[in-house]
Amino acid sequence: MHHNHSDIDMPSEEDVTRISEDTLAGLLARVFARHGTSDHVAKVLAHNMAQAERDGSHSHGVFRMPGYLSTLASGWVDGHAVPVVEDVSPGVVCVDARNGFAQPAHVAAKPLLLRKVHEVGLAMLAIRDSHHFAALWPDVEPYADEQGLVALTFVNSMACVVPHGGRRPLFGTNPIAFAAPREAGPPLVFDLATSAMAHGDVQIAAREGQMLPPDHGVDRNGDPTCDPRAILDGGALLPFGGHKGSALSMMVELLAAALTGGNFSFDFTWDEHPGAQTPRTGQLLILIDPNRRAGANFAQRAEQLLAAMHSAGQQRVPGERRHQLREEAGRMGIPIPASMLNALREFAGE
Ligand code: NDP
Ligand code: PYC
Repeated sequence: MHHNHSDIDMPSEEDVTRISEDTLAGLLARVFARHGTSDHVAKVLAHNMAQAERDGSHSHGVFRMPGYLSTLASGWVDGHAVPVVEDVSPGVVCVDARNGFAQPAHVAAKPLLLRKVHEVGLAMLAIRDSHHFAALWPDVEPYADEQGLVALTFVNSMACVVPHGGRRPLFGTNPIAFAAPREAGPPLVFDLATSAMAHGDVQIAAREGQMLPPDHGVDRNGDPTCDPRAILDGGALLPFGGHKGSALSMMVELLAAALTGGNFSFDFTWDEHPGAQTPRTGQLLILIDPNRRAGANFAQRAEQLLAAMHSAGQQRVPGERRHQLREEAGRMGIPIPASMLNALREFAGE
C-alpha cells in the first residue's frame, strides 16, 4: 500500500534530521520515478525540489511532493513527456513541453539557448503546454551565477487571483524571477508571486491554523477574509499592491501564455482529473548578455547599486536569506522534519 498522498504533515515542533542535498535529491528522484515519471524527469524534478528545500523555499520544497504525486496519479500531467525543442530564429527558442513538466523542457532547450545568447547578446525561451509547480529562482540564478547573464522569467498558474477591482478569480499567482550577476558576490536574485501571497503559503497557513494579514484574499462571497481556509474553500487571493500587482499579473499572463502558446491560468480545469494540482500553462525566459552593453561594466554597477542600498539602510537583500541557508545546509545538511523524511521514504517504497 502506498502512503496516502495527503499524509505529509509539517508539525512545528518535532525532531529534525539533517541530510545532504545529494541524499535528499536521490530519495526524491526515487519517489518521482516510482510514481510515474521517467528517470530523467525524476532527476530534474528531484534536483529542483532539493534545491528549494536547501534554500528554505518551504512553500515549494518537499511540501509539494504530495501535490506532484496526486497529480501524476490523476493522469493530468505526462511524467514521461519528451519535450520538442524548436530553433525559431537567431534569438528565439520555443519548446513544446507536450503536457510534461516545465523544468525538463527548460533543460532540453538550455544548450541551444546559451549558444544564441552568446552569439546574439539576447535570447528568449518560450515554453508551452508545461506544468510548473516549483519555485522560479532555480530557473534564473544559474545563468547569472555560472554564465554572467541577466535572466528574467515569468510563469502563469491557475485562476485563483481576482484582478484589481474585479469579482472573480482569473489570474494565476503568476510569479516573476530575476537574476543579475555581481562582481564580488552571489548574484542579485528575486523571485516573487504577483499575488499578495503564494498559494503554497496559503496552504501552509491553513494547515498551521494561522490567520493572514488583511488585504490578501476574499471568501467565496467575494468578501475580504483573513482566514486561509476561506480563501482555499471557494475564495480567492488578491494581487499584491492593488492595481500595480494586478498589472504585473496581466503581463505575466501575456508573456507566459499568449506569447508562448500556453494556456492562460483560466483556460484549463482539473474537473476531469481529481487530484490534479499542477497548472498546465507556459513559461517565458529572457536572457541578456550584459557584456554587450552600452554603459559601464554591469557587474561593477550592480556592486555600486548594492552598496548604495546598504548605505540607504536596506539590511536584507532579496536572495540573501536563501544563500545563508544554503551555506548552512552545505555545512550541516538540510533540516527535514523526521515525519516528512519517513513519509518520503514510504513514498519511495523504502
Ligand atoms: P516572498 O514574498 O517570500 O519573497 C519574494 C522575494 O522577496 C524573494 O526574492 C525574497 O528573497 C525577497 N524578500 C522577502 N522578504 C524580504 C525582505 N524583508 N527584504 C528583502 N527581500 C525580501 O515570495 P512569494 O511568497 O511571493 O513566492 C514564494 C515562492 O513561490 C517563489 O519561489 C515563487 O517562485 C513560488 N511560486 C511559484 C508559482 C508557480 O506557478 N510555479 C506560483 C507562485 C509562487 P529570499 O528568497 O532571499 O527570501
Ligand atoms: O504557490 O501559488 C503557488 C503555486 C502555484 C503553482 C505552483 N505554486
